Amino acid sequence: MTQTIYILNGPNLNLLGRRQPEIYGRETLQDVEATCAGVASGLGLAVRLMQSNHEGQIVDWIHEAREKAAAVVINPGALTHTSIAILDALNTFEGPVIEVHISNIHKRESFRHHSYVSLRAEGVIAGCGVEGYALAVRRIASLLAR
Ligand code: DHK
Repeated sequence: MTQTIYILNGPNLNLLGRRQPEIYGRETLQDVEATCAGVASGLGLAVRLMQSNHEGQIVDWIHEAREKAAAVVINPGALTHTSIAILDALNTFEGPVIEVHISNIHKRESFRHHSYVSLRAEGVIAGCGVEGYALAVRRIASLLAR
């Protein structure tokens, strides 16, 4: 059976493409989904991309991933910097986790420099624009192949 990667996105990323394009670019989450689906299918994998502005919904999707996904790519948005609940949920997930940030969070305000999710993630991609999602899918494929 084809393995699925859950690509989870947090608050405000529904506005990707329209929100502060000088920071986050002009591509939408739909564009990201199409690109990642193409990359994943070339690697024999499938993706499911989801977005919520609500922390608990993201926790619920991570719990669902325990049963339905082989790996998680996550951009928690601002919850990166605040959410112990998302970290705890990811710690219940056994497969690989890659954290993605569209912008380079280390080049921005100091409150963006710390990530709770990084305590769990196998890898972190930041500052590569939306290309970071496709890079994460490629990395997941090599981790799953091990
Ligand atoms: C997205 C957000 O919404 C911010 O709150 C983070 C992240 C950075 C990104 O670069 O994708 O601080």
